Order: sequence, then structure tokens, then C-alpha cells
Amino acid sequence: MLLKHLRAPSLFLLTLCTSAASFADYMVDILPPASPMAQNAYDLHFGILMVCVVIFFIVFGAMFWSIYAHRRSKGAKAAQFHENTAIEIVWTVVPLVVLVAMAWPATRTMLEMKDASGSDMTIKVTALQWRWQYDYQQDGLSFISNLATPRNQIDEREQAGKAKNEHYLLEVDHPVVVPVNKKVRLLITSQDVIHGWYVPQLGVNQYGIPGFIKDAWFTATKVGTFRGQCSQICGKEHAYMPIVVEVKSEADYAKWVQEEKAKMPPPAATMR
Ligand SMILES: [Cu+2]
Repeated sequence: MLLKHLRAPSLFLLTLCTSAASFADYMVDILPPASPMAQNAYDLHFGILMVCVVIFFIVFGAMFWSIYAHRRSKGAKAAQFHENTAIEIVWTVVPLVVLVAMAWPATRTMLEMKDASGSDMTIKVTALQWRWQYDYQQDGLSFISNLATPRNQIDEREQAGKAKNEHYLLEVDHPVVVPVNKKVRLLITSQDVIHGWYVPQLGVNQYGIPGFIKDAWFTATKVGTFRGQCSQICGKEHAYMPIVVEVKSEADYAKWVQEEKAKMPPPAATMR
């Protein structure tokens, strides 16, 4: 009889387990960090989430236990502790200590994120409706980065239902290229409206504001391609101005700079 009752729940659990295996490819997490600041943000996120989980179990555990153990059918009488100074001090001081313990590392990370001093290179990032311009201060390079996903795929005019690119809406014609393990300072501004230069895996999210230059920085610790998007609603094509950062080894970066320089138009003849 008991077995019969258990059959449905065990089947349900079995289904859950098998589907968990098939969903293993779907990651429910923040993207893996690729810079120390992104790692700090990741650690803070999980650290503070754990604090919340512990508080949740303590509060709800105490509440449900009290409801169960001191129910009226057992003849429980409510305790009276109004104006209890000791309790009021405890429930003020404990949350205060918890909040300060969370705010301390969060503030330290925020301050570090804003400290772009001692950088190895500087790139000026200018936002435009709806593209990004990059000017390499040391290497003398300058280019504009546009969305590379074909318009046809976006509108699905001619090929409705056709599979989209792997990096649909997150691919550009001219990615930003930076060397690995170098502190890159970004000077971010805008030419028209407020935009946001946001690459989560590098731990940067900074507004580009017309008339102001805001700085941000990152040190990419992994070679690879990192993608982001404009993070501030900036008009009709806000969704179509992605950011792609390619992190290369130092030698590959130097090679890329040479190639780009060769592609640039020769400087205009000077006036005599
Ligand atoms: Cu924008």
C-alpha cells in the first residue's frame, strides 16, 4: 500500500534527475569572470547571497518552529517581552554588524574599480548612436566598431525561421583588441546621448556621457573573446551596438597593431 503511494513522487523525482542531466549544458550563473574586478564582483555576489540564505533559514526556521511548538492546541501562552532593552539592542546591533560586514568588501571593490591609476595603456571609447569609436592613445590607432550581424537575420525578412549566428547581435566588424595581463584604462565619453560600455566578464560597466570623460579599467587575465552591450537605453538602435573585446597575448597584440597600422591611410601631406 505504502509503495503504491510512493510511486508517483519517486517517478516525479526520477524525471527531475534525468532532465537535470539533459539540462547540464544550460548554465544558470553569472558569466565566468576574466578580470580581477569581475572575479571580485562574482565573489561578492555569491558571498552576499550565502549571507541572505543563512538569514532566511534562521528567520523562517525560528518562525515555523515557534508556530508549530507553541500552537494554541497545546495550550501555549504568548510570552510578553515589550520594552525589553536587551532584545532591542541585540536586534539592532546584529543586523548592523551583518550590513557593515557586507558593505566593507563591496565598498573596497567599488573603490578599486574606480582606480585607473598605473595603467599600461589607454583607449578612448566614444559612444555614438549606435556604434563605438576606439582611439588607442599609445599605438595611434583609431577605428569605429559596428554591429556585424546581417540586417536580414535581425528582421528575418527573407529567411524567417532560419538559424541565427552563434553570436547573434553580439558580433562586430572591428573588435577592440587588448593584450592579456595589462592594465587597460578606458576613457569613456559620448558624442550624442548617454550610452554604457558594459562587458560583464571584464567587470566594466561605465556610462559614456556627452561632455564628460569617465574612466574605467580592466586587466584581462584570459586570452579570448569577451562580449558586451550598450547598457543605457540610447535610442532606436540601442540593442544593436554590441561590444567585442579580443584579448591576445602580448606578441599577438604587437602583431595586430602592426597590421592595423599598415591598413590605416597614410598621414595627409603637411602644409608648407
Ligand atoms: Cu548606446
